[in-house]
Amino acid sequence: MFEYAPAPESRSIVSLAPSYGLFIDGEAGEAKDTFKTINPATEEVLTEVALAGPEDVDRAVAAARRAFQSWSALPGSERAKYLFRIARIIQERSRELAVLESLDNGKPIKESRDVDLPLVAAHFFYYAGWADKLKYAGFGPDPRPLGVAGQVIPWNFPLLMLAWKIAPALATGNTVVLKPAETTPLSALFFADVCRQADLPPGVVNIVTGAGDTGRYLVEHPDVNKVAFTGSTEVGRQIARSVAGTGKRLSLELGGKAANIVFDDAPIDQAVEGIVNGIFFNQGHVCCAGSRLLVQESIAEELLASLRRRMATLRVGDPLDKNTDIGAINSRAQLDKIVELSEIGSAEGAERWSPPCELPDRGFWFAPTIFTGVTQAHRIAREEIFGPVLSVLTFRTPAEAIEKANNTPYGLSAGIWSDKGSQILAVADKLRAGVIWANTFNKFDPTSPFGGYKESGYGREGGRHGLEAYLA
Ligand code: TXE
Repeated sequence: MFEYAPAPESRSIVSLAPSYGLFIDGEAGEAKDTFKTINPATEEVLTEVALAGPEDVDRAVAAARRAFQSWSALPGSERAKYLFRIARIIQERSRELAVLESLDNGKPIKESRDVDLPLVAAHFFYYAGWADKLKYAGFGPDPRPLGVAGQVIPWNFPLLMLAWKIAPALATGNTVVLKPAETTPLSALFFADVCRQADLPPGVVNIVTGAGDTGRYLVEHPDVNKVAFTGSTEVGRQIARSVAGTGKRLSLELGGKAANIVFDDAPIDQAVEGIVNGIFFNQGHVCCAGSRLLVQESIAEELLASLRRRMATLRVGDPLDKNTDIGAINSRAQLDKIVELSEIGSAEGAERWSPPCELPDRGFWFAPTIFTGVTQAHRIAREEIFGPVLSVLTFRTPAEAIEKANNTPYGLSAGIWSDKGSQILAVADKLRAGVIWANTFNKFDPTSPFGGYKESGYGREGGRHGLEAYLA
């Protein structure tokens, strides 16, 4: 499906065909329409991809339904073998996959290579280990798969979100139709090739590429038993409405506006690294990004001076350059949203600062930015920007920090920086967030459940909890 040029430089490691089809019942197939996927760092067209219509989604769901019969009947140890095989193939092909991910998404190669790909493989290894242990893990005497899972994923971690969805679904005996985001379809199609290489039985995994309509056909399909969605809160709400009363199981992982709380006894250098990682990792296209810095007033000046110095060292540019820290914004639409909210931040009176940095002429770029003097009334303190933009607020007491941290419609993640374990535990106890990091940020592990409260969605992915979402 994907061909590779022999040249050793990362830039030429992936050579794309002019077009790619859907992956249904183990075969590549055409659709009536196509769409283009572009490289956000250059705005060049990478390739054309099939746009799945309702009849294509029908075929994919039917293939998944047929495959469910035999896949769900396999002993767990047999399903585990396929998952282990997939994990190993991903490791073997991780160089190509990392390049493809950075080309299609715009993320720095050092992140796709050192974070995304290792986590993708780890997810398949982890859930492979569960496949033959379901009976003895407290899910009841006879845990059963739900059937066909319709999974819709976003563009910020295309392959990792695929792994989060597909690995637990297959381990538990479900079959899958997955729709990747329209701006990042390529690594999911590459994954189709991984499935073939692993000899996964046809129909166990099906990939339908397309935009929101394709996702809607899939989640509304009457023969889908489980819907798993990661994306915007707005679309999550629409899906919840359409699934209500159908008997389908639903898990939603939506937006966030995480507080990264720094107390006056925190190790400042370490906290600055955590703040930078929290908001500039993956261009800030992270649902659990630490997009609100809450810093104790007495150290605010010192910490911000140190943060500005650190930000001045960040390199923005070519995602395929190993030294790049901040790559391209994934799409024109996302860039427009970041620009608009930043302009609103300035208009509402917050003070904007970015280090001097030259941005490439073509492509979608946004310099790392902080806003100081932000109050809770500001839109940049309340709305998810999903870009490299940090809103800085201050607090005096732990109670004020907790009140501000929880003052958001979201509840996905939070960070606490302090030298005192007792303070960390006391504050963590009162935060309404699904994931709380202490003296670190954006650490992911397949063994840990991930998910949120309030408008960040419901259901958990990862760990033993991630299996529950796929078992009756
Ligand atoms: O999301 P959408 P967008 C947030 C972030 C971002 C905003 C908009 O704030 O700026 O959402 O991003 C598919 N039925 N997050 O517009 O539209 C779509 O094709 C079924 C946070 O990209 O929600 C894609 O595959 N599916 C988030 C996926 O949903 C539909 C990650 C996500 O796209 C659909 C991404 C429909 N009616 C954005 N409409 C996170 N939680 O990490 C669209 N889709």
